[in-house]
Amino acid sequence: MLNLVLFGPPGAGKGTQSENLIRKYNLVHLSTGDLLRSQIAAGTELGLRAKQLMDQGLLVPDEVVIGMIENKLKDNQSAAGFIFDGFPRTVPQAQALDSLLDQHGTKITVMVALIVDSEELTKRLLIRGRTSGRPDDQNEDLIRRRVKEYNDKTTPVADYYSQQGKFVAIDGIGSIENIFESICAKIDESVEE
Ligand code: B4P
Repeated sequence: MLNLVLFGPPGAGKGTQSENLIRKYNLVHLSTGDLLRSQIAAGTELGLRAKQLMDQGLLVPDEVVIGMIENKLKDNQSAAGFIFDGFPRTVPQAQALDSLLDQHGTKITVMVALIVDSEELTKRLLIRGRTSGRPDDQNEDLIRRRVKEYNDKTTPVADYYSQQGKFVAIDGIGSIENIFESICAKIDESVEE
């Protein structure tokens, strides 16, 4: 089973690269950002709570996202593997994911981190904000806050996987196709090990 964590700051290309990776490796795509946005669109209580935080560029509580991932793992027991996109974003989320996967008799294969500087991130997200309708993409201060939230709370997750010998970094600047090829090469190396 191939279980991939795609890691990086907001706008690094996680969602973009996931689209191609799920096709190539036949993986189930679990994006906590997409799951939260579908709760918002459905107007659920969870969605309303999440929206208040997301609109401020803040992370939603760990138990909310962990619960969503737990349900999705149960719903996809026969999957060939998973791509975790935007999750885990805190060390407690990473610990919870390890324990959930252990209950299903599997584990994370590799974490691929996309490295992109904050000026490029801001540029990409403001461009996406013109068409995405996402409130969190439309304001430069809010984008900087999301990047700060990432630097404060999410970067320790890289150390967590590094200690397990599962961390690989990829330059996230360049063409989408070239970055995709670099990610695939790292995944293929990890699977062969
Ligand atoms: P996410 O939905 O995960 O959104 P994101 O960080 O903005 O990254 P995304 O994957 O969408 O962007 P991508 O880099 O592909 O999170 C949104 C919010 O949800 C968070 O701020 C948080 O509040 C909440 N949340 C989600 N998960 C959570 C969790 N686990 N715990 C707590 N809270 C959570 O693409 C960005 C743009 O760049 C695109 O327009 C794309 O076209 C462009 N792009 C991509 N690759 C490019 C390249 N190589 N060159 C040029 N442009 C490129």
